[in-house]
Amino acid sequence: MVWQREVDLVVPLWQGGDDVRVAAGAGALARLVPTHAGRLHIAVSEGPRTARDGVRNLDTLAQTAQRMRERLARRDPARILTLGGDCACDTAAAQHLARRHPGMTVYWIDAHADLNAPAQSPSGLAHGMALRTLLGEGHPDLMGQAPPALSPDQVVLAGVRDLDPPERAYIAHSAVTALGPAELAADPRGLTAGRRAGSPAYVHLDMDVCDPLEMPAVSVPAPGGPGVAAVARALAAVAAHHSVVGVAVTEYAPVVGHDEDRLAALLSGLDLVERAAG
Ligand SMILES: [Mn+2]
Repeated sequence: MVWQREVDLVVPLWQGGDDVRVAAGAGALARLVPTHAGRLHIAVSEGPRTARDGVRNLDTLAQTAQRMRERLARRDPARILTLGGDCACDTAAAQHLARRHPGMTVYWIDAHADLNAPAQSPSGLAHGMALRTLLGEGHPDLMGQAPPALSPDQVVLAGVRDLDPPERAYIAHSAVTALGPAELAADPRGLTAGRRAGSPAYVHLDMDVCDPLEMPAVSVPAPGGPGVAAVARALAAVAAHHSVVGVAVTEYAPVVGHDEDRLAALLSGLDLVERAAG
């Protein structure tokens, strides 16, 4: 039985990481993941490749997020799958669901924390600001009008290992939970510690959480990650503990040679594809 949701968003956004290779990830995932829901393909225009207020490609990113917000407001889905695209591709979906399911836990399963504020970001890349944006401290043009519906105590980072100094400081001084690769691999059920069984959860899966030796097809590989099987077990533990209301799969760069069976194993952790028999 695959995970049931009300809408799939296919979002070939690449401007958040300024890496056009992840645009093809959206279509590749859409071919791989069967759907019973409506599937919306979100157009991403080219736009000017300029930086504003320290954010690269800000105008295109803001326009895309706004387009998604309008479509989600019309449908008001309670469960959403987003197939990306980079880590900035699911901002609108996560915001929508955070309002629809107050108190939902957000599992940010990623080698990176994506917690940079625009003024501190070393790269100016919005995909490294995505989680901070959800917490209400992103660029105003990316956050939309409504107040943030997410607070740090709702956030669990898992597999995180490649942090910028301001992100380390943020984690140290906020209520976000951060679990490294070893913790993720050793105790998948530890991810959900303290979270109420059956409560709503959102899973942001950046494929770069996996060790690049096993899953090299990502935009920003980070050595020292857990294996694909360990990540799949962690995802399954989250899915078993919670009522999953949203999933995003991000940063997949299919052009890089990789083992598709490993990708399928990863996706089966969230019941996006059927688990292999045996
Ligand atoms: Mn990421």
